[in-house]
Amino acid sequence: MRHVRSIFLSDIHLGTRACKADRLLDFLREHSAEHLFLIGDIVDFWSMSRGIQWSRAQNTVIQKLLRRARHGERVVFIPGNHDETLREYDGVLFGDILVANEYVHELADGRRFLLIHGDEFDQVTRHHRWVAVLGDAAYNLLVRMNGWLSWLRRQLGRPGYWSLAGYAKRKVKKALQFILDFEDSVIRNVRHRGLDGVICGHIHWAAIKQVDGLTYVNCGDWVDSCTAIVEHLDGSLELIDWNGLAAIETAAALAEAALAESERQAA
Ligand SMILES: [Mn+2]
Repeated sequence: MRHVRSIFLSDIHLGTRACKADRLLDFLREHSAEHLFLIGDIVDFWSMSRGIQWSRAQNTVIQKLLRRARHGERVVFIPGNHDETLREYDGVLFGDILVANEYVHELADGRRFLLIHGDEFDQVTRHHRWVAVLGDAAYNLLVRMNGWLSWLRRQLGRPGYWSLAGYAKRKVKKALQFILDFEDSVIRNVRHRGLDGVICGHIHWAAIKQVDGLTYVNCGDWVDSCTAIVEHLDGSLELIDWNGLAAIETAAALAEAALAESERQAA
């Protein structure tokens, strides 16, 4: 087990089929910490209003988180847009877990970071909530379909796999622009606070990067990429990819799509 100073997790989406609770349990088993920050969309109440997908592993996730709080890890829960009902409890202590709509965390090296989920900086979900709900449903369907297709290919004994690459390739430019806009918006809005950076979630795209002199950190998610951010004892931050295989598959799929495209153009 690795001991770190802090663990930052977001976008676990408990209550959905896509939630990778088993992978998360595996990650939690391997990491102990002094601080545990849950940065929004931990429980997906939106999705649960359409039908609950609650597994035993997801129960265990809740139990483990509560247990860690009880055993002295400082757990702070920052609600996101999928668990926004909890935003009414800003500042309330539930047993050993503090609910806070935002939180300033000081790293071991003295740097101070704002912790927020980040949906308020997402122009799409902020102004058109129904679009976000639809987008979310489409995304979940896509993740599920990809699972079925991989399974089908395995049954047929076909080498390789169909993947999201074709879809991703069409969407990739738009998605990258969305990510950059989001990062810019977050940094622009926290600049005046005199902090060293921000740690958020929401867009399911993990990152640690410098943007205009501030550090932008995103925890990623546990429905697809299985990523977390940890703070080491010296205050350094690390992005942990707990699903190396999936990342490789995605990269391979994108490479495959790019290759097919270049072959098509050459022909
Ligand atoms: Mn969110």
